[in-house]
Amino acid sequence: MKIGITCYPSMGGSGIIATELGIKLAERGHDIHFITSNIPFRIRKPLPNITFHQVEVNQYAVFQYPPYDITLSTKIAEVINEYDLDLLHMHYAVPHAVCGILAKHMSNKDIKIMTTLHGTDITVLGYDHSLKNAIKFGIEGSDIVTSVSQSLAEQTYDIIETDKRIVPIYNFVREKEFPVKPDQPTQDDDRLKSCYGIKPDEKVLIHVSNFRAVKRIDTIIDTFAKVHQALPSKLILLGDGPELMDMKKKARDLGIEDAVLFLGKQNWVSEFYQISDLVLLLSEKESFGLTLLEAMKSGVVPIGSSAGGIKEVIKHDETGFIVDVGDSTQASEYAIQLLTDIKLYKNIQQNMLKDVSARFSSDLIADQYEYYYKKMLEGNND
Ligand code: GMT
Repeated sequence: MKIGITCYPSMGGSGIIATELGIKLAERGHDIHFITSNIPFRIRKPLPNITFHQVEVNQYAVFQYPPYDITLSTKIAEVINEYDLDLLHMHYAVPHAVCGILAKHMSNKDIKIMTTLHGTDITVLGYDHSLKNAIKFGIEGSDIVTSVSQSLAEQTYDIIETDKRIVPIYNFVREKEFPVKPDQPTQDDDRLKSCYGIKPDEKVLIHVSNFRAVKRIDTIIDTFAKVHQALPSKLILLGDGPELMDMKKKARDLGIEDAVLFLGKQNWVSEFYQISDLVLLLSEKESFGLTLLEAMKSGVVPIGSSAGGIKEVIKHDETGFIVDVGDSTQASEYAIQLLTDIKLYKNIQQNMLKDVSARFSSDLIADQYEYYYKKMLEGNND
């Protein structure tokens, strides 16, 4: 199939899933056309079957804001016609689903459109009355709509008030990008640890995000403070965003600034999972939690909050633990249990690795997308 993909090409989860899916489908022989404002950051080398089309966003004196949506739609229409695309896969409801519909009208083709909802496009933007109708239009004008969890599908029905069928298809990771960490640390792991002042006997907790308030990094730091009191440990925080400075201050106020490593944005998160024991994602809104899955695939045991789709990713007491949003006491108790009871840790880790390959493998998820692509092309959107 000839597939056009539009997403935000930066480091957010939606862009990562769109890119990884494009790579996976290209490996399966499909012709993939990324139509984005920049080369998606996970594309690190030339890959067969993948073409990148850059959307230009020009600034003219008459425009107060550069018209990204219009130039994107124009570019998509050009690519549809020039490459005779079969379908568009738009990631994020606004503006991308809406741009897909506009591009279809601009092109000469009755092209099929799949839209994937990722989370904040519904759970944050859906509450903005200046966007809600555009989101609804994008959803209802798409042939097939998918969401990254059952929870997000349900929230979409509630918030957007649409009857459109929404098919949950989970996030996935391409397995070779996130190898399972060995039982004993390698020399590279020791080097990475010592480079950040982590001692061999210290346990490592990790959190990766864009440091927005919804990620509740305050709860993560509170959790870690209790763990750190009980055993030698470090907390690695990867990412950057609006909460960063407040969280640094919080770590200072709690007197644990030497144990909390704020390492900023990193391209190679997989190397940090190799040296981590636990991953924490304690958000108050989270449609899926791709960083959890990446860590779990690497063998890092998760503690998550009960928000959104996290409960679909972690099976409580089987593949990790779930706590209420804001409950740092319960989270720290689970963390200490896992880090001090090797038998429990190994048991959960084994269940988790099996579950990750059974429910979130790249082949399984790519099969699901391909199945719905074929249905769309056959004109069957049910
Ligand atoms: O988590 C973020 O803020 C980034 C965001 C995005 O839009 O790129 O991630 C969303 O999409 C990911 C991929 O489907 C999901 O795994 C994340 O859970 C989701 N984030 C939220 O719902 C907050």
